[in-house]
Amino acid sequence: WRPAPEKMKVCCAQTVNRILSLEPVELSGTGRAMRNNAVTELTEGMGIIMGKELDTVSVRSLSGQQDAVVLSVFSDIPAEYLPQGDSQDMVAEGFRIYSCIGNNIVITSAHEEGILHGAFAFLRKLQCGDLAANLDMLDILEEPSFSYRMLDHWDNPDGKVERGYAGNSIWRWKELPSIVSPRYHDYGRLCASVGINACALNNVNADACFLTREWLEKVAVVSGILSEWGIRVFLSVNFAAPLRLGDLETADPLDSEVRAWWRGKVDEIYQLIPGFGGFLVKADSEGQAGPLGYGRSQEEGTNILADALAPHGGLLIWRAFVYGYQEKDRAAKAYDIFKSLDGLFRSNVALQVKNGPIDFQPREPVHPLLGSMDKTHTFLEVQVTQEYLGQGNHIVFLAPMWKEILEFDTLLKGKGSTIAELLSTKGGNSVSGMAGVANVGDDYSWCGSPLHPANWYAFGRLAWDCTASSSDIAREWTLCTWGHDPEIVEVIMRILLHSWEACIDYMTPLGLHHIMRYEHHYGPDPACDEGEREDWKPKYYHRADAVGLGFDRTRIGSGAVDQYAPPVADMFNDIVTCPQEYLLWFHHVPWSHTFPDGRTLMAELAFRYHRGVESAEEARQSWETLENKLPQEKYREVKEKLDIQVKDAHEWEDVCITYFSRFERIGKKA
Ligand code: GCW
Repeated sequence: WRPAPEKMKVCCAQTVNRILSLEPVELSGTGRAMRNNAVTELTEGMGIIMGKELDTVSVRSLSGQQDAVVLSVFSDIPAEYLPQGDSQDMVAEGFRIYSCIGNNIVITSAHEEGILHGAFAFLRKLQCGDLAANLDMLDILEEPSFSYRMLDHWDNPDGKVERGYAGNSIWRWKELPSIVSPRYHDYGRLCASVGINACALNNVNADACFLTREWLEKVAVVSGILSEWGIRVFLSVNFAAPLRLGDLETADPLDSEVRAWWRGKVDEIYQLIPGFGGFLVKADSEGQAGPLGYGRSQEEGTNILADALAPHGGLLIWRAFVYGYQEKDRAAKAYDIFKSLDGLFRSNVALQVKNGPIDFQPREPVHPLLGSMDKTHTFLEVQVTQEYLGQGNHIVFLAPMWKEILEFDTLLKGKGSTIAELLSTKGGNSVSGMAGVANVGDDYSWCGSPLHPANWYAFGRLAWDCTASSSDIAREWTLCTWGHDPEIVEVIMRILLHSWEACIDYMTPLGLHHIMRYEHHYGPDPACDEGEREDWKPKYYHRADAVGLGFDRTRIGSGAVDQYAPPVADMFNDIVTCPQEYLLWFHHVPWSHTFPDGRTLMAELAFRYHRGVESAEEARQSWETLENKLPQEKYREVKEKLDIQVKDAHEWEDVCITYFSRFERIGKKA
């Protein structure tokens, strides 16, 4: 992406000579820093792309200026330089890029954040060749789809990253606050270049230490750097912190001392970290403390934290990833707990819901809570790190998965009630958000291989513009990262765009889920009987027996289908209308079931597993055609990953077909 601009023949090369920063009044603080960053990015980026040095000037007025790219907040622009139409109502981070008199191009926004995003967008469009014609008729207006576009790091204080496959944490806690890694700055730059504006620095399985003064001082340093890139820092907090830190005897949210403790703690945080975003909380989930432990409800738990944050404008993000032991159907749990609480949360609370009702599987149907709570700010959570999708070894481009979720029509408010429509700012939400569990580590390529950053990029771009298509995103990333050689672009785009469907095919076709190996979730293990909880075992999910395969969530099964709007529920409930991709998610399908193409269930599974393997092989073959075109090191690194992917795809096919066909055979004998 942005850091490797390539010299190109661009139309503005002859005309643009300088970058002007219009500053009629003194800029200071983070505003100043953001403007400086925007100016530097443009000067360096355009300089490389156009192959010439650009002057950079800070001016008090625009009069007589020409042949420049001008950066200015909207309210400072003199009337004769204004665009057609009105941009006054632009949301804080939205931007407008337009051409005007004097052969100038203006990048403007209501605030500095928007100017920074506009500068990066302009560079991206230039670099992708998307501004090739009509530069003098330029008029681009963009506003973000979600107000919070947030990366959640599952980084621990010891430097390890839960579900991280790209080395250790980039946050070097031992060295902070005195030693400051240059990577914090680079990280901010990468995030800002795709529109990400928030991040939670630490794991949701949260160590309370982050709330001590010593750690807050470390966080303050990181936050200071990231704020210069328009990024707000959040912390994941442990609900039992008042107790864990040894300050109090309880963490009961209705206890007045606990209440006072959180108030005091939040005041201390804001004193140290003025632009602090708020808290992210995983409570009553997988061993994490929460209100239930004190006999209190979820909303009682949220209120205490939300009230402490409210005076400072902080946001409380509460995760809906809650499920108990021995559930009849784990997939139904979160909806059962949270749906009835709609309307009980404070206005500075957002409920963060995973894209699907289980846990970041290769493919899941939409989580039924998404869009179903009218009075609750609801954020969509996706996983950028590939916990269940081959981790750092498989190349799986996730934009198509996230698009499938965003574009799913829930029919909750009639036709057109897509998740994007219901959750984004377009749907009238004053607070909206899309969060991605980061795939970032201290690996030199940031994400584990030279192709994995495509998912970080895709996450940011979709959170900014959820209408962007997967192929546009893949194209942009490829052009900005790998250059314009048509052969290279074609191969990389093909590999990326086929990879998700291929992975579903060779791992969990037809709606199978959670059949990965215990604990680390890498590789197939449908027979596994390990683990202290039934709902962590693959058998709980695939339910293979002599009759058939799949989890019955229909009305005669767990009934989870009825958590969707009635027409959607009806569609899922009927084996005939249920989309094939979710068939074994919602139905216990008999082995004798035949598919439209005439195959029986086992034959269809075999067909799909094998198709997945072939796609993985094709991806590797395509890559091999680039051997003499790419830097050796980069070629080799990706090739090694693709070799593992092919080997693993074969293993998935062998293990799953052998295992499931055993049940089919028993069924035939019976
Ligand atoms: O699926 C699980 C992961 C856990 C993770 C949890 C969650 C951070 O395996 O590692 O914990 O999801 O989302 O909280």
